[in-house]
Amino acid sequence: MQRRVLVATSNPGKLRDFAGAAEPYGITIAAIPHFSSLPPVVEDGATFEANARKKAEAYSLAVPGELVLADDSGLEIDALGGAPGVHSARYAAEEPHAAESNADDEANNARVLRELAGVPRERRAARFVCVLAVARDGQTLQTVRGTAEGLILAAPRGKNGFGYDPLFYFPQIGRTFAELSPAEKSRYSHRGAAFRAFLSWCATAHLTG
Ligand code: ITT
Repeated sequence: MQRRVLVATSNPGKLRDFAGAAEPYGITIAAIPHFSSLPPVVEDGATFEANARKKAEAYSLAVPGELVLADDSGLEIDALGGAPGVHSARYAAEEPHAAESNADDEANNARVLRELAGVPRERRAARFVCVLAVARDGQTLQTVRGTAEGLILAAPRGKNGFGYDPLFYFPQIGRTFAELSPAEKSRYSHRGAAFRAFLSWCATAHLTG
């Protein structure tokens, strides 16, 4: 297994999560060099898989011969018919279907709370989903998925993490994801589970060539 994994993301919260998940294995997480100067990928896929593949394939072309991981992820809330789903990063944007514009975390959380106002706790089930695509030289080699099941609180709790973490209560440990360190979050999170599935794939894949 190689000791360094390149991740194609503009989201520093994801990088911190991956670092937390990789640390127990002695693996270093690195961003793609000069990531911010690469042309952005428009995330217009209908599924997490489609967007993850699109990002991994496009960004892997910038680092020939290297394995590149891209993450597409989001929150599915049952009472909202699975929203925000693939639109999680831009849920509060004026036009959530315009794939270019990401909204900020606080505004996204405020919209979720507005939409769930008056919905009782027993109908606030939600899950985080993370799909990772592994690509090399513009071709996807594998996709893996991880999920985490929880509840949406009526008010934010905790200062760690990013995105919807302060609203996402994980019953198994009685805390929100924003009340966990990166190492703790990786134990329970969709991203930690997907990263471990990626490591299992690496252990069996023939990565020569
Ligand atoms: P990249 O595409 O550059 O990786 P992004 O933030 O735009 O960064 P996505 O399109 O995959 O990434 O959107 C994911 C959004 O889903 C993210 O911005 C959060 O709003 C939410 N999300 C995903 N994983 C999360 C997590 O672990 N905790 C909280 N929110 C999360």
